[in-house]
Amino acid sequence: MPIQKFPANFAWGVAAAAPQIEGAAFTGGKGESTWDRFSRTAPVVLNQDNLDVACDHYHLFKKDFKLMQSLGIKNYRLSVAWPRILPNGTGAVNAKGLAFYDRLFDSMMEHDLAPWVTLFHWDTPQVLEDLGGWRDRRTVEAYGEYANVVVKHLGDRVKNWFTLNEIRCFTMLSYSGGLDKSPGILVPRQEMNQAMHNACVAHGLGVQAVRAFGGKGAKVGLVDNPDCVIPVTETEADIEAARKVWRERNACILGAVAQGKYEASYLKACGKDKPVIAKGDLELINQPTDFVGLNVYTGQFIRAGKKGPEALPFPPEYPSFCKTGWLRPAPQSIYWALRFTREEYGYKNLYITENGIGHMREEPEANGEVLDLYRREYYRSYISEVHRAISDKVPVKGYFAWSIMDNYEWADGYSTRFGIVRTDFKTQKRTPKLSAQWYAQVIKQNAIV
Ligand code: GBH
Repeated sequence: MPIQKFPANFAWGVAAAAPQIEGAAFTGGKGESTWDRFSRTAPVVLNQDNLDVACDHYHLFKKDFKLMQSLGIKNYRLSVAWPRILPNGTGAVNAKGLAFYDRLFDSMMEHDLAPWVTLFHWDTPQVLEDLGGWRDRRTVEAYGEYANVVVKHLGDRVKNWFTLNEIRCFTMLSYSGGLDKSPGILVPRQEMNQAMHNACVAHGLGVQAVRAFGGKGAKVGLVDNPDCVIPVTETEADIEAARKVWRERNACILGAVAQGKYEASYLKACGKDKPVIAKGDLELINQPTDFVGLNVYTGQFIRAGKKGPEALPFPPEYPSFCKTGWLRPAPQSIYWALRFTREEYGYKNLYITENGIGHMREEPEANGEVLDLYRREYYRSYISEVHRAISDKVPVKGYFAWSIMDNYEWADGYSTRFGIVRTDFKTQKRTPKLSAQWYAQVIKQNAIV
């Protein structure tokens, strides 16, 4: 079997997000985020772990970049913390926050790391949440203001921008009573739908910020976590059944952003709870972008039934990871996410902006090594499916592993580890796991090894 090579210039990278790694939650003038509040108050947060220190990346970034460089990593997807830049969500800019990112980005350059910047990765300023958060249009306007400040300031060093990370998570999951994503409340259905729509509008303002202030060659797109589906058999009947489910389930975010309209079936399903769409919103939402980023972890199996598509439940015997068991390895999910995104919405450049696996009980050997073979298997099987998508002419341009190091896994705190590098949260020592060594070879050879 010939080695599976990737196209020249394929962007291999790793990903992380400010709130999950930076720490320094109340240092350098940073304001409180919804997660700073939620982690202290919500019983659902395991061990009441908070983001105060995390990986202390705020102080250790140089060491971390050196480690990335030693693994041959050239692309790093990170996020900027809104409450560090605008502690009050809007208005006064915190000069110390900008100075921190100056140091950070300059150091990335020195370590030959290309930044892929997510403007927002869930750390809404608490002051805005107190006014209604993403349910309220003022948060949308404030995001636009924040995006302008960041792009103006970092545009000379950053060429690739993502507007928002996973709208579904900070709207639908945050406001629908799932209760494990901040602010973790249950609101009337209409308000939740409005929050999703508002976030799509914010995406549009992020695109505008990059067009206005990003400079020559700046590129921008959304990062979505599509609701992924897998046809049980790759027959036309099951594929078409899966495609139908894909369109329905992704109509509210990816479909809207890509097409500038909500599917009639979505609006019908919303009924009286549909979002209020202001004049000009759909144009904002649907501005041309340069690429789309997909975060893919798992998917649901679909088959064609007698009365239409059937979504199959996972049997208890199906392997799963994490405390809540949501992470069920299903490598074809990444292939079909790429294919359906391409075929249904026509994107010309697709990136996998996150993919990876976390486990609750991951302990080092006596000599300190972490032999995370389950993670190596997970990555290898998923990356093979990315390769298959490219072979089938899907224009996939890059892949980012989640995550560079163990970090704050939201309501699962520090006990679920997603890193290819182990973080010792007591000593802040970093130890590349076996999966990191394997991934370094993939990058080096631009092939599956
Ligand atoms: C990504 O979200 C995030 O972007 C990243 O910050 C995070 O660390 C990473 O993935 C790993 O989780 O089925 O009710 O148990 C993934 C988002 C998390 C959304 C799990 C769905 C399932 C909740 N997904 N969640 S449930």
